[in-house]
Parts: sequence; structure tokens; C-alpha cells
Amino acid sequence: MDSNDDAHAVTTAVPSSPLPPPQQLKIYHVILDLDGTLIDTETLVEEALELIVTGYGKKWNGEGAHKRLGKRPLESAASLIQDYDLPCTPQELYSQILAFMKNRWAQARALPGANRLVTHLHSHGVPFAIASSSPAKNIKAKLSYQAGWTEAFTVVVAGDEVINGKPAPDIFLEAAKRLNADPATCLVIEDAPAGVKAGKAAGMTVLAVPSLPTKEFHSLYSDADVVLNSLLDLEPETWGLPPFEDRIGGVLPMGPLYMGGPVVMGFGRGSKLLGIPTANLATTALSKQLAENVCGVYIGWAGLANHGVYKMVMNIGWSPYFNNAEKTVEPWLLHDFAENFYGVELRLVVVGYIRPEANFVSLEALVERIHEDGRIAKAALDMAPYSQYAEDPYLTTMLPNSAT
Ligand code: ADP
Ligand code: RBF
Ligand code: MG
Repeated sequence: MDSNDDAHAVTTAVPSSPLPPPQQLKIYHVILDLDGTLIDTETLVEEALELIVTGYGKKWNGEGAHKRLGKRPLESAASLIQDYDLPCTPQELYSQILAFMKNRWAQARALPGANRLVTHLHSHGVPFAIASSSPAKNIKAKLSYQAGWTEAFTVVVAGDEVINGKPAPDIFLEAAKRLNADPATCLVIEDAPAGVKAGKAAGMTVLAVPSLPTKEFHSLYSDADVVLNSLLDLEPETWGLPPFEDRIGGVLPMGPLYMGGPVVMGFGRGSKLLGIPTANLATTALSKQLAENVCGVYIGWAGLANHGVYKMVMNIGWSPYFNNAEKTVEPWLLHDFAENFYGVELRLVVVGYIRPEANFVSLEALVERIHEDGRIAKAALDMAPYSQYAEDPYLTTMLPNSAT
């Protein structure tokens, strides 16, 4: 996502570098990875690994996820054993992980944009498949917890159905075979570096949606044809597939997502440097929402205690331009206030997604883009389905003359 970083031949969907796709290809089939691409099982598995590693008396360092991602269970287990010098075999470790994960697949949530994509492909008759390194019976369990997915995915290739796991091309070639497809007309969507390699080795076009912090691991995705911030930013027409038609007023409806708390000090540059004040909320209380939501620019309504309800536009993320050390929420209330309101309770109802966070060639370009976001938010929030949330009780109970 960093446009200053030209070391890799990766195109991104950031407004500051509107590069065309590397080749104008006609895609007829889509092959999707499951874990980390469509559902957030990676978080659950990493939690399990931490408990197991700690149980062996070793100190969990939170590192190495990129080595485990997308590999088959035993290979991934072997890599963990090596990293932590664990006194067990890959098979023993895998059994422990399975015991831990049993009945927890239900807790894996669909990643942002996943349901939208699956429904879109299904309803437009685009042939698609899952190619997942997990064993068939785990895939079945995972799909069963997502409404409509078992019916939507008629072609599923599991890790235990091929000889060589990702990064070998076997699983994607098998998926193409079952789809009756030429690999050259298949689009692979992957979150893991090993999966990206496998897709390219199969002669397919590969779109990466990294589930690893993009900055640090950027180079691991350099084989991909395109790297996107999230599935929300996928534009199927780029590949000759039917476009999404679900934006309203230039905004993708979502949520509602509720977050709130007292206004705290931010990075101290919103008003001073940009002329755009952003009322920050304490990140500690929001850590779960921050982790679950895609970095990007959103619209919504803001209720400020004893003041009123206002239109709002905000970004969630690290602000690539400033490269902040922390992922924050930066709401700009689209109203002129006479005074600052630090310490006052601020509540947000987030109802739409505009775009990914981007880097910019200059501060002026960033400011101009944020003003454009503001104009989009102002207009869209008067439209259905966004307008109704101005009356959400989460906000209206904050008004000066509210009864409760
Ligand atoms: P900080 O670094 O503390 O976030 P900013 O320069 O971004 O400082 O200013 C944010 C503060 O400005 C808010 O906490 C709030 O008290 C005040 N403020 C005034 N007008 C607005 C507005 N329209 N939107 C958000 N905050 C505003
Ligand atoms: N910062 C970025 O680096 N990239 C962005 O794309 C970006 N978009 C923003 C959109 C909105 C609506 C707002 C309010 C802020 C955005 N900023 C972005 C964040 C801005 O840099 C941030 O408010 C300052 O860092 C002040 O703390
Ligand atoms: Mg601020």
C-alpha cells in the first residue's frame, strides 16, 4: 500500500497510483482460498498455537504466522516445532490443534466482503471453486457455519485430495480440472504467500488479499498480479467479470457498526497540519473492532453528548501517509464547532465504506481527497439506507433534551 515503495512490481488499488491491471485478461472462473481469504480462521488457529506453545513452557513471540499461512496442517506444524524447538512430532502437534479447534470453527466469521463476493458470483452464474489446504472434513465444517455457502460451493478441492500442497500448483490445477476450465482463464484469490506462489505456478492470474500486515510483509506478495487491501476493494469488471452494483451514492452500505467512548487526544496534527480535526477514541476499548475491520474510509453518524447528532466521515487504519505506530479511528464530524470537546462522550454508527486507505504524493493531495470523502459522505448520508441511522437510539439518547 506504500506508493513510496517501488521495489516490488505490485499494483495496488490506491488512488495515488491508479495503475491499470498488468494484463487485460478475460477471466471465466474464480478459485478461492478459504482460511484467511473468506473466513477468519487464522486468528482462531494462532490463538490455539499460542496456548499450545505456552503449555510446553515456551514463550510465544507472536511471529512466524507468514511461514504457517496457507501450508497444509502437518507442514505448518513442522514449521512451528522448528521455530519453538517443541518436544513433539508434527502429527502430535496437529492432533492437539485439532482437539482445540474442534467446535470452534463456528466462531470463524466471514471476512469483510466475503459474503458479498460469494453471493455475487453465485447469482451471476460465474463458475467458482474453493481450493483449500485444509482436510475435506474441516472444510465441510467451516462452510456449514456460513449461511448459504455449502450450497454455493459445488466445487471444493481439499488439501488431502492432492499430492503436493501449496506452493505447488496441484490444488489449483485440480480445481480448474473440476471446473472444466483452462488455467489461463482462472482468477485465484489468496491471502497467503504460499497460495499466491501456487496460483502463479498453475499459470493463473492471482489476486492477493494479504491477511498479514501489508507493510512488513509486502515483498512476500510480489508474485501476485494485484494486491488489494481487502475483498471490499475487488472490482470484478477489471477481469471481465460482472461488476458489483451495490454502491449507493458512491458508498458501499455496511454495518451498522457501533463504537464509542470519551474523546481523547490524538496525534496532535489533524487540525494543525491538515485543517481537518479528527476526534479520537481510546484505542484500547476498541481493539476488537479495530482488529476486525478493514483499514479504509467510512461514513456514518456521530452523536456527541449534550450537543447533537452529526454527519461523519472517518478512516480506520495506520494512515499510510503518516505511517502511524497505531491503528486508530479518526472521525471528522462534518459540522463547525466553536470549541474543542475533549472528554465528551462520542458515539459512532458506521454505515458505509468508501475506499481503502491510500498514500499520497503530497499533503495537499491527501487533504483534497479527505475533502472529497467529506462531500461524498454529506450527500450519501441523506439517502436510504444511510439516513435512517441518524435516529438510532444509540445516538439519540445522547441529545441534550433526550428523555432517557
Ligand atoms: P487530536 O490530535 O487530539 O486528534 P485534532 O487536531 O485532530 O487533535 O483535533 C481534534 C479535536 O478537535 C477533537 O478532539 C475535538 O475536540 C475538536 N474538534 C472540533 N471540531 C471538530 C470536528 N468537526 N470533528 C472532530 N473534532 C473536532
Ligand atoms: N491518511 C492516510 O494516510 N491515507 C488516507 O487515505 C487517509 N484518508 C482519510 C480519510 C478521512 C475521511 C480522514 C478524516 C482522515 C484520513 N486520513 C488518511 C488520516 C489522516 O491522515 C489523519 O486524520 C491524520 O493522521 C490526523 O491524525
Ligand atoms: Mg485527531
